[in-house]
Amino acid sequence: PKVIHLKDYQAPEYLIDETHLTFELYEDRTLVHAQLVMRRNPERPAGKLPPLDLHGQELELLSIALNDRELAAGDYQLSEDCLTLQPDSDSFVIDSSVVIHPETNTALEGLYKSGSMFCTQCEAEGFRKITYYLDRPDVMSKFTTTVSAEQKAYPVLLSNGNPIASGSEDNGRHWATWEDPFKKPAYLFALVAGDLWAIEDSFTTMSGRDVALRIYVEPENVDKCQHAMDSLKKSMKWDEEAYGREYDLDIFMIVAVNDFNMGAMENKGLNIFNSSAVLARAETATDAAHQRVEAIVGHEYFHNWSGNRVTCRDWFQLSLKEGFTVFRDSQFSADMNSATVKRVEDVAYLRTHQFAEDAGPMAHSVRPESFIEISNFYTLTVYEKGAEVVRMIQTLLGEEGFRKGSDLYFERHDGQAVTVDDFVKAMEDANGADLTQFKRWYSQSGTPRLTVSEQYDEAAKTYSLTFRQSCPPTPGQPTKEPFVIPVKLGLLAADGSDMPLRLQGEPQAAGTSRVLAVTEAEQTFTFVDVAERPQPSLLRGFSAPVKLDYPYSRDQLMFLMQHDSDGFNRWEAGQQLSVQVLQELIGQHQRGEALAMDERLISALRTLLQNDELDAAMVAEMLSLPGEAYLTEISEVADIDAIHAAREFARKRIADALFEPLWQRYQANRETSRNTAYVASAEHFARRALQNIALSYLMLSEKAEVVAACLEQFEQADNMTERLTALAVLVNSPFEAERDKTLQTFAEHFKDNPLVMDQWFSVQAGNPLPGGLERVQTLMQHPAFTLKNPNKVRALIGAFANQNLVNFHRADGAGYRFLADQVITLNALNPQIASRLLAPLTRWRKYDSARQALMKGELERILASGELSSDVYEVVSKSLA
Ligand code: BAL
Ligand code: ZN
Repeated sequence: PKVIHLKDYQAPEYLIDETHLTFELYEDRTLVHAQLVMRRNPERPAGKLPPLDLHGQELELLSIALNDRELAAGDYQLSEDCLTLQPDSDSFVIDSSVVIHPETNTALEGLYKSGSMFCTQCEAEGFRKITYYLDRPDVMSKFTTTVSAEQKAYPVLLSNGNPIASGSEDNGRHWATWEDPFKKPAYLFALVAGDLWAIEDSFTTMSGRDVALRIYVEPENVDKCQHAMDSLKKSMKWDEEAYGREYDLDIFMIVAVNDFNMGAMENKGLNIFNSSAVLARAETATDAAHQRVEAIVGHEYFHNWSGNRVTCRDWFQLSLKEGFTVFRDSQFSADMNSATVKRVEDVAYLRTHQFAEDAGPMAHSVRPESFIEISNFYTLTVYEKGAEVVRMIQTLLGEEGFRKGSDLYFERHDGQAVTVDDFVKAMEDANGADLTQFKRWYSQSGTPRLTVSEQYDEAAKTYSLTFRQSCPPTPGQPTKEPFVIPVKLGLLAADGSDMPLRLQGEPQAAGTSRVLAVTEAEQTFTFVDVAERPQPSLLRGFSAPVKLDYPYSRDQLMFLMQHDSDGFNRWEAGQQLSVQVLQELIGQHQRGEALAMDERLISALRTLLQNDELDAAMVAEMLSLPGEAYLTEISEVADIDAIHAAREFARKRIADALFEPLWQRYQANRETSRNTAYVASAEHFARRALQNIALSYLMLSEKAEVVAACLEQFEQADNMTERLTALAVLVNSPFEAERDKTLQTFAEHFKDNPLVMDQWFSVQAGNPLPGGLERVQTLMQHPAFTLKNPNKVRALIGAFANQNLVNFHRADGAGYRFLADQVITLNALNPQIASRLLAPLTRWRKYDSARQALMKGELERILASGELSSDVYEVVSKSLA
């Protein structure tokens, strides 16, 4: 397979000013006619007309004409992914007709069928499976699209932009024409045809224009759209207020589809969503699912500016739109809910999963240098680390400076396909800043380590912090230059208050929390007028995506947990305390010693539970021990069995020692839940989160009154958040009869709701009790399971391999063999999903030599299994390199 390099980028030889598409949808084929109004790109060198290479894959060509002249076979060349012809003038029109087969398209890329509905997914390179085209994001065109289909089966016919005409034919078919007035690349094209119902609303924009809002779903789901609609209206308002961005078309549509590779897609005016990212109501979706819907609706809506109006020049620039838009959606979620909780969740996710990617064989920079298959680069690095990079720009420039930069970026580049450099340049120009060195965050991969040491001079009242940064080698990058690392910090006095911060050379103190930019490999900052030896609170709010190394004692961490004025760092102190305690237990387990836990962790958690003033959501977060995947990530060699044993031991100790306060908190919150109708808002999320984590600890006591309470919650709760937690804790418990009964009752009740059944699969896939693999294999035979639906694959196989670490990593390698078998099957069905599912096997270097050999053996077996998609080939071959 061919490797594509950023350094080889060239602007297109030809442009497409207008694209006129006609789709005739039938059950056994679809006819696509495309008329492309083209011209030579004036920015390319003049002279002899170069050949025109149109992308196309899996297309059956019926005819092709140049300026109305039908071309004969000898007039053009066809290969597996390209049609080449020779234009004879600077401006010309190409007409092509092709046949495609959405009805057998299981890759879910291009035009395909999800159930009875036709839909599309074109990003990144799916449009070439629809028609011959310049399928690259720097070719932007105005589209008109006519769709025709049988009226009864497909009463709703949608595409991008505004509807301009429609009609019926005598033969039971009908048609509709849509016109999108905004130029766009082909990856933003969308088409939907189906028997759909819509909920409708409207939004009046800041300039007073009315926009019709519609969410289309299959009829049985029409009662699950209100939360998404509310989220959409909040997003539209938020983007006006936070970024000055107004919506531009007269209509905005979302369509929910069941079979979808990603979460959702920002097609212009016609977002297509995985139904899991749209449908939410109390009875069927958890609080987390409600928050995910709000975040994804926001994310896709925000793309209308950061992605659509201003798009990417090439796919190496993917983070230009994705990193920025994830940052925007994180700000939105922070504003709609608890900002600290949102930050805690994002950082925990980043450190567990993106840091692991950075340390693995697929490590790449936020702007990658090369790829074989672009679908493999929709990664945590491009998205989540990309968002951290944008966040750091905001931290360095300040909120106002950042807004000036984003205003300039949107104004300067509206209607263009641009680069990460253009984004940074707008930030620089609007602020008179120099971000040259900062841009290494876009080009260097790997997670930097920041080691900090301190020195207090009691006589001089000075306090110095010395920062040393380094970054481990990553594939293709053996050495790294220093990054610009914004370190937000404060210094705490013995009474817990923040001390004023005055750096040497400054006339006066400037605040009590400030940002230092560490730019050198080693750099010292000295504070003056420091009346007493302070406790440093470093990297407040996780101001940079680095591994911080500072030798905090457990007593210092307990002090910061109680006193730090930065909410994020209070949580972080608790996490680091837990990490230290758990690592001690892991060591004891490995040495075959009896486990004995540092009781200071218990007393810190007791203090938290006793304080009714604290935000319940933060108490819940602080009660959550670092996950097994995070403990794996921070291990030199991950000993899964020891990690699991240590963590379970700690959970049981906490549960025993804090039974009374947990039981009290549980009962009080459950009582409130019983007496309050479900509300999807931060305050209620917080209460239920605390109630549920309390229940998960309490069940470890195996006391009869707790089991009874759990069953009561399962049976009586009016919402999925409480019901699913009750089910999960029963599934993970030794109470077999109760477990089997609740699982059965749940499946009976929700058998017709695929999204709820996904949760039922996941709860069982994550159960760490012995026999996990066999349970998953049995569940694959369940009538609700199918490998053809990505949500099902993620819910069962993905949850098993990523969350059930003790079972997946069983010593005999059966978990690895199972995953490899699924990857081989899925490679032929859906390469994108196959490639994603592989990720746990690529991390083989983390484990002991016996497991390494088993995991590598499975990767080699996949490589030798036959014809591999470029998606799977790239990940497997890089993992074995
Ligand atoms: N553009 C692909 C889906 C998303 O990130 O919104
Ligand atoms: Zn996105």
